[in-house]
Amino acid sequence: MNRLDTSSPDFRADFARLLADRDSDTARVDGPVTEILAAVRRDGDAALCEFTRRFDRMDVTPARLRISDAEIDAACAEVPLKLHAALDVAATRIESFHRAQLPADLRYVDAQGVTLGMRWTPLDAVGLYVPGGTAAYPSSVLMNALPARVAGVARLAMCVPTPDGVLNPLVLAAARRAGVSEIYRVGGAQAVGALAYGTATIPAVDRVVGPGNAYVAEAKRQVFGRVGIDSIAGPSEIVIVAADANDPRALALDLLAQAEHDPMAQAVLITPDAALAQAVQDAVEAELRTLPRAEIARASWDAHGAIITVRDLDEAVALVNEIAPEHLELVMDDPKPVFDKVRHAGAIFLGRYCPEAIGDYVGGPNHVLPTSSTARFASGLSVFDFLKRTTFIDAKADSLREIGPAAVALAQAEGLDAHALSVSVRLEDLARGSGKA
Ligand code: HSO
Ligand code: ZN
Repeated sequence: MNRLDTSSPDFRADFARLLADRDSDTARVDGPVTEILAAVRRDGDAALCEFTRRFDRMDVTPARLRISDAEIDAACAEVPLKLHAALDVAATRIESFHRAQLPADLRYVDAQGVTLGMRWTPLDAVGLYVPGGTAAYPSSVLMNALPARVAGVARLAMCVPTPDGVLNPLVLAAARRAGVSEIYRVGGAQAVGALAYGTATIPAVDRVVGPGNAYVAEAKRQVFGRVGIDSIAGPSEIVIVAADANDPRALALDLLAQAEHDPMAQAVLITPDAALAQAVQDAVEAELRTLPRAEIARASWDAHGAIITVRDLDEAVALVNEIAPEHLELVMDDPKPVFDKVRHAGAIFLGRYCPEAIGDYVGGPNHVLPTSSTARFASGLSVFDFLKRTTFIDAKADSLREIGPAAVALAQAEGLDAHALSVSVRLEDLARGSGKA
């Protein structure tokens, strides 16, 4: 873990090193991914079955690529009632937050009498990638699928690898609760290829979302343009700004909740209170002795974790805005003044009773958030990722008379005569009184 202090002469250099730390060096897998995508495009279902045999050690025929309703029923029956209830609490809250996000269409008449507007339309079909094994988070199924459903997307196809044929019941239960319409037992770059290009069994979608390993991320990059994709997530991070009386153990666990995700995850505490800094550092060490995922959390904390002591909260805000963290906790008596000054963060958690894990599961806002400082220009997943805008213009004769001549002038200046004439013939018709408007 890195201890930094803004009053140390080395601080700027240490802080720069900490930020650079977040550029994860992802493995280069573009070559193999290009080959997999080309095979899926060429051979369709046959390629999917072949890759599934090779990577997931599973014989599957095209007819069995889709997980049947009976299999989903059986998986759901295995999930304890308590977990169904928890999924429902989470799903209900996520749905209601995303419903509140739905934007209104725009329509107004301007000073020249032109009616102008913008209409929102959901995508027709979305593909959701869900990783297999331990990386499969049912909460992420809800976070990716529900905004699409709330946006009005009619078809929501999910792909999930099932290594050795093993299904994850809670993932299937989450998919059903979220209204996923089809589920396929295909993973990796081949799943992204199928969703992007379509096969006989898996019709193509318009946008592919969801987390995945380096192959999945690279495949999404390569199909981008043919379909839309969500942002490609880096390792998860949190910054906690803490002041006033706090339970060091609670703060330590918030840091470790991030660290336990991934050895590359980054957890940072910023505080003006040197005694609290030390107490949290000790509490992290104590928790690492008992946490089941201590190995991962320890790797993250030792290499990328940091505790930064600052002179005051204004200094803390300035650092937060430089980091642009994915998650930001403001753990203090009155977080509002700090909250008001934060400009760059994916999601903010205010006060002592809102650990980031609440946002991971049941808060309501999305937990798919911009990582690696991309909160400078990007936002978390939302209904807007599943909607698109169409603008419209409705001009009548009087309006064309007013605004048309400027268009003619600009078209002539650009040397585009058909453009100019398409406007001017109408203006002439109107001048002759033969306009139909
Ligand atoms: N903190 C992760 C999401 C997650 N946590 C899923 C637990 N399950 C990225 O925001
Ligand atoms: Zn988490």
